[in-house]
Amino acid sequence: HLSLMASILNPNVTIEDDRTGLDIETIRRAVLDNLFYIQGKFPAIATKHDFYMALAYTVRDRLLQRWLNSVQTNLKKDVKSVAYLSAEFLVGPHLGNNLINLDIYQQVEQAIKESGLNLQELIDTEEEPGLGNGGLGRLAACYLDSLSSLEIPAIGYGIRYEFGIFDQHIQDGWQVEITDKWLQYGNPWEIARPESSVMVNFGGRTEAYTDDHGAFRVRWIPEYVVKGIPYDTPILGYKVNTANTLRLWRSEACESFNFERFNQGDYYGAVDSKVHSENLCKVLYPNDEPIQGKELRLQQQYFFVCCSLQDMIRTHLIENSSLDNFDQLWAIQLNDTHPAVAVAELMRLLVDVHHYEWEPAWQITENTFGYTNHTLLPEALEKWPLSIFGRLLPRLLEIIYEINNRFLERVRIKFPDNGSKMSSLSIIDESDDKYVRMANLACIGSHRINGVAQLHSELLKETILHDFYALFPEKFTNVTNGVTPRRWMVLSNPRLTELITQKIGNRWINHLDELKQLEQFVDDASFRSQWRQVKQEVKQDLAKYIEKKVGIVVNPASLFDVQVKRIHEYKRQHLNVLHIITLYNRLKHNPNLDIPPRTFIFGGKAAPGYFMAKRIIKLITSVGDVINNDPDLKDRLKVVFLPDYNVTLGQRVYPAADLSEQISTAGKEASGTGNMKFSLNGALTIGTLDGANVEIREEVGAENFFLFGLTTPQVAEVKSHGYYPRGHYDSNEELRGVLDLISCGFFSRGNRELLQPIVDNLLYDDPYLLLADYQSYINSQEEVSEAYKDQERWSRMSILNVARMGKFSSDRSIQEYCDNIWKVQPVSIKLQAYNQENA
Ligand code: AZC
Repeated sequence: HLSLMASILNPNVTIEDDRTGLDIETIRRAVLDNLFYIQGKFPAIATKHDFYMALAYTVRDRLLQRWLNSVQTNLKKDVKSVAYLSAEFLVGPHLGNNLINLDIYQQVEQAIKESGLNLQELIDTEEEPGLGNGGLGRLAACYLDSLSSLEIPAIGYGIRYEFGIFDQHIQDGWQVEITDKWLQYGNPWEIARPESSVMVNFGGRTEAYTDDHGAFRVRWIPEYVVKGIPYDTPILGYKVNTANTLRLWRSEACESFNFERFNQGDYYGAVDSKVHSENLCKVLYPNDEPIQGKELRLQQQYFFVCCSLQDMIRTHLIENSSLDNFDQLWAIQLNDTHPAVAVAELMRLLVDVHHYEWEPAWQITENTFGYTNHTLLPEALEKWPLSIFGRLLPRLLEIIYEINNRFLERVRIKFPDNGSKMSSLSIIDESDDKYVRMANLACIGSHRINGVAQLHSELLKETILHDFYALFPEKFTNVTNGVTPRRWMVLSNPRLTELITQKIGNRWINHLDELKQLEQFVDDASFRSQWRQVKQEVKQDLAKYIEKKVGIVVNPASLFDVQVKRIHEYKRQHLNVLHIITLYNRLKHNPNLDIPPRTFIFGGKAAPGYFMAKRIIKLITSVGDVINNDPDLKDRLKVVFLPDYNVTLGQRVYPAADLSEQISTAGKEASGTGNMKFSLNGALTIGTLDGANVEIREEVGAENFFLFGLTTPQVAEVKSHGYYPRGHYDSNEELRGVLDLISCGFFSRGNRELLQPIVDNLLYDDPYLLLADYQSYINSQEEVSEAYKDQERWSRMSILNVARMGKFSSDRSIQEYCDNIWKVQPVSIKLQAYNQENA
């Protein structure tokens, strides 16, 4: 079929084309060709990175036909597209994933081998694009994969940060941040499209005028203008021809120099605006949940939103004579409130630029947008000081006032004389200083509002969006998150993929429900033993990595107990530590205690300015230093903090986990997606009834899930009665022993100040109820240990977890978005022959 493929791609050529051919010899030759003509190297002097680049271009060549055909098809008159607007896309390395989705992994592996190289080593050479903080950015990446795999016309719009999320080093047990220079050796996956640049206004003032037809209009006279240049990356679907685009914007000054100033001899002043404009997309803000009103961040948001909407309108008008049907051909999803200014910007473009009347413009806007909320933490809701907003985006603020006035008029009719409703629904927060509330703008401007797990969507309606729910209940819906099985199983866990595929074929890879068929093998002892064998081998790989990275020797037969995610008080990494110290104390007092050996593995970044999160990292590494070196323990406990947790490291860690720690305070974690990746790879979960844990437990069965802790209503109940954490300390001797051991400096070489802020926080405030959940957590961990001792039982539970994970594919999530929010249909992409005429 290879020559058939070649002839589809190029009917004029009967031999395999160097740029499209898929057989081993062609690929081998193509890599050498790219090595010479792109990298400018002979094999003898090429570095591993040169070979990686040569291979990356070889793979990209094989994507281009699909990509260009997809882009062309999406432009057509009757094709509705999804535009996914997100300030973050945490896509992870491209090479391995593209090999999987192109279905050429084996050929390429062989071709590379014949050149005397190792494919895995080349894959590991790729610098990952860290253009996101955590769950929200990674979700966007899984969704792009599923959109393409389901053949949905789509485009992801975001920012091409020059520096992504910082690299984390650990020095003396503390986090140190290093700038991430992901672009320094070039990025073979992107193509710049400077011909599609757009201009973005900032600052200045607005001015009323009457147009030629006597109509009243407003124009914005900006203080300065920034150019947005798109950089496109193909996102190929799994075994389909659809390759959608991820279009990321880079900012540049309109003119490299301000010539007037230059001529006046003010060289520095002239370069100033260039520097200013290019600073705009320099760096990703490294905070995941809370935000701080930083002007540059608002500039970033408006910049990419303005570029993206102009881009959509431009492409729309290629095949359509007006924007009247814009909402029929575009579904725009707001990934949290970061792009919410798009509601006002689309109104501006329709009214000011395309001269629509307000009402029809508003209809188009509301029909076009959907808004996904990702957090319940009230402190994480974005709001911008009115002064900053008005100075930077004067026209947008006027439009927001107009949206707000018209909206509040409707509220007044629905809830007469209800001042408190009015003030909570208003886009403008007037409580103390004045702010623009982005969530309110997003809710008002969208026809659908969704949370990311059932519990979260319910809590949204009960808490932070309660008044919006009362006003328009029909807008509210839920789409539970999902993860792509391509990256999070096929690519990251080839051994388990192979075992599963031997048993049930490979349809599960894009129909994850089919994993159900594994249930018929749970009672098959030899299958269970193969299952354990796979886990064991993967754990050995991770053990080697751990030793190489942090010099800690861990026992691959021990229970790998893993918590990897951003460091946050609500995620309660420190509760995990309280359990570790509890076990430590027990083993010290009773060396004969019969518990399985455990390796505790942590990974995650703390926001650089988050004092408590950084101390929690220091707590983990300090406890590790003592425990790992205590000869009394005879290696029965080990504590590892893996530095620089990112997508690449996640791919190593999830497959090797036995136990997944999902221990946030109930009601705080919107969904979680790591929880799904662990379960999919055969780890059992210890968790609270929070986020998607609730649904995971429902699917896998309560008997295959270690539940503990207060429920969301119980948390509220405890808090309403004046929670007194100290009471738990006073009444629980074992807990007291743990906290006292930290306080006395045992883990900090006698330094009592170092970790005391954490202990004080727990004793006197404990906003996330660690002490209230402590005993329940410890009890549940005892059940884990008991279960692990019975390896046959554990394997059964592990197999059932995997077999019942079908729901958590991002393919299912995307299908729901398509059906209930976007109303879009798949379009299959025909591979058009490439020749000079249609090129
Ligand atoms: C996260 C939520 O905390 C997490 O529960 C959810 O699974 C994920 O979004 C995807 O929906 N939120 C963020 O990561 N937020 C930011 C700003 O990074």
